[in-house]
Amino acid sequence: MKEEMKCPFHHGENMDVHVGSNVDAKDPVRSWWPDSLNLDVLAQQDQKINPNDADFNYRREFEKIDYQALKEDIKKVIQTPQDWWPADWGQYGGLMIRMAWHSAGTYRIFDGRGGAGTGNQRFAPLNSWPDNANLDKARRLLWPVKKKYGKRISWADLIILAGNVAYESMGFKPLGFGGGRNDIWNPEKDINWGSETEWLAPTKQRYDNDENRKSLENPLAAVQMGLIYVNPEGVDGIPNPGRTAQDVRVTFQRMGMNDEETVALIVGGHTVGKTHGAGRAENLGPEPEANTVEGQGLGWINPNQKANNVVTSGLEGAWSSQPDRWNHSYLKLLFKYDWGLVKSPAGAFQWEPVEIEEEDMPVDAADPTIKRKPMMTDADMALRYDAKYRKIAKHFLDHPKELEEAFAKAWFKLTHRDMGPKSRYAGPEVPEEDFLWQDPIPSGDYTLSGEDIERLKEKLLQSGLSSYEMISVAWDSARTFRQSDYRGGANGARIALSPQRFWEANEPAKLDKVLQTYRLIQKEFDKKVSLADLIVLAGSAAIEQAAKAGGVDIKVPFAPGRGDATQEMTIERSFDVLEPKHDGFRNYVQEGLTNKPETLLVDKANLLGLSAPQMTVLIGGLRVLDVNYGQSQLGVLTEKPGVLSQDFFVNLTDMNFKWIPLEDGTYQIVSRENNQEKYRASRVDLVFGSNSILRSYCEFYAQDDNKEKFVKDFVKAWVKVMNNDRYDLQ
Ligand code: HEB
Repeated sequence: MKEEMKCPFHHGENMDVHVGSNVDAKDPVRSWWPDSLNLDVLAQQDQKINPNDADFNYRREFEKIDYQALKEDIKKVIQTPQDWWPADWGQYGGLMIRMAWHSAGTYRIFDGRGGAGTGNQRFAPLNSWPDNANLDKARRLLWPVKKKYGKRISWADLIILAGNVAYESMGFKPLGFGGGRNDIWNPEKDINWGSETEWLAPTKQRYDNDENRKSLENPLAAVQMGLIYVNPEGVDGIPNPGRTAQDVRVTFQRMGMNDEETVALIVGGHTVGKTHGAGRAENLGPEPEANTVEGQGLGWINPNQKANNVVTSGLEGAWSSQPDRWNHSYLKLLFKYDWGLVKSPAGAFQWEPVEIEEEDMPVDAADPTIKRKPMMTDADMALRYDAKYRKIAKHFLDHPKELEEAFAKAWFKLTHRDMGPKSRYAGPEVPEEDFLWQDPIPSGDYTLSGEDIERLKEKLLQSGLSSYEMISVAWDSARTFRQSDYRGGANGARIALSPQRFWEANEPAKLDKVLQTYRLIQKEFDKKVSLADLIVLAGSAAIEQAAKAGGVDIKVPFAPGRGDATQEMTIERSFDVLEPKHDGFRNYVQEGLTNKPETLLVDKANLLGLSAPQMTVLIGGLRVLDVNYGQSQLGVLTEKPGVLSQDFFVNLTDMNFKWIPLEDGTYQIVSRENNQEKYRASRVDLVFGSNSILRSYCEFYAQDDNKEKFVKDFVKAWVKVMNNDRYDLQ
């Protein structure tokens, strides 16, 4: 061959070419500097990853759906066996209920994260958790329905509704259904599922002291990585119903459930369906996220798939005598027989009646001519062994109607717990009844004219309260909001109720004084106005004044219409989890927290639904407004405290200063010229100059051409926080 005819890019015989790409690389920055502050949680669920148009409103779409037709279609799916996945007793009811329960059961009350609200079961890690085995099949069975109804039904809603329809198809009537769960399009980054790197790693890694099961690390609500709650075979796989009861109690409490609700849920759940462990677990293929491309997102493929060979949990059998319909035999069997420990065909520990009458035996899921022994998991046995559970379970055994009522309520709570107040529910099946766990707030059924608002602002500004008092109370009333489960926020004025009015972070003495003044203004005003509105309005009025003092005339948008909750509408203990143990926005950290305060700030900003620039502009503004906890001067980097200026950013980025750590964990900002102390600051303050990303935002807001932009953005972010819980405006 002539030289010039050769390919100039010849790389040898097999022509393997590697095209350089960073797509598969580990995070190119974090893998080098794992300790730098991670801001990723503030940039998740960006519009860029969402295929819907920016003005897409799921709730409005859902309200247009032909709801009855949708339910009929779901029912058809449940009752139509497919060749590619075995249907127990000719239907998929149990599978759908387990899918719904696992979607809701990840909720934990500590930080409000997890739960059914986002459709996150479609994504890793949840799609591949060992405990979620074969729920990929349940979602795939539903795909034709999702495809048909499209944007009018989210996956998140469909998953829960399928659980409800399954119960209906089996003869149990759930309490109702509230739609409105908006799908995410990427896995959440903000949910801490645990730090283990191994599935089902020993439980002790999650406990301070693993003998004390209450010492399970917060916010976690499952005992092992990859489980929704507890290990069905027993603590660390060792059967012992008494010990398992402790785990059931802790995990269900963290889901927001008391003992009665817990018993009702387990009984109602395991009345239908079965466990699957008839084959060998080690023959199963990899979980969905680890599977090959031809697996097409399905996992746990059984090479020898037959109706009687399904392996899911590895336990095998049904709990009740008629597992294909609602019935009352679960508790009957649990208490009627003696149960002995056995192993399933797949090798899992489970309990089986030592002797059983034929009439109590369920038929085989595939062959109605065969009768099978029922089974119990270690967690089911816990209902018999634990004294408190036993008492409740026995009562339900004797009062089946009460069980049905308790189960209907607990199932509704389980599946709606993370949706926030009832005003966020949509659709024709929303129950009339209000529940205290919804944190009800009476609607602010009144209006104020622009002129009324101006008159009120005058009164507030002339009330003798300082801007510190007005701004800090407004902020504190709103900062309890969490976008994880839509609890908290300024609406309802629960800051004036127990327990919030006693929280250390709320500076109770100051709070009392401020609220007294507002109540007086409220009484004297010639129109109706809620306390919740006054609290927010006072903060806005003080900010307008502070902006004006800095030379910027701006109106802080205000939307009246908040209502005031009463003490009777407030379950005090359930609000304990909303107590701010830290609030970087007011430079507040309670003693004894082991996380870095700047990490806690980012977590809080995430729960408030803020982006990194919004967090930055709020910190800069709040510092110069001089509204730290206890009016500490940390980070108040200005000569004119109380004036809304760019000074925080200007001084933090000014090379005329240097920063010196002090013994007490704070920092001194001194002039390089004469070593004179200029300011003091916290780690939270300094991270805005040290972290390269936050510094870029600091520089932006320090720029000479951004004086007004800073004020505008601050006001926008402030109003966002004040209105976070105004579902009536969205
Ligand atoms: Fe249940 C199933 C465990 C709770 C509902 N669970 C089941 C199983 C197991 C269990 C192991 C099996 C799976 C397979 O397939 O294999 N759970 C359990 C535990 C607990 C529970 C441990 C805790 C204690 N569940 C529950 C609840 C509910 C339920 C709460 C609801 C409400 N589950 C259920 C169902 C089922 C189950 C429905 C069936 C499924 C089918 O059928 O597929």
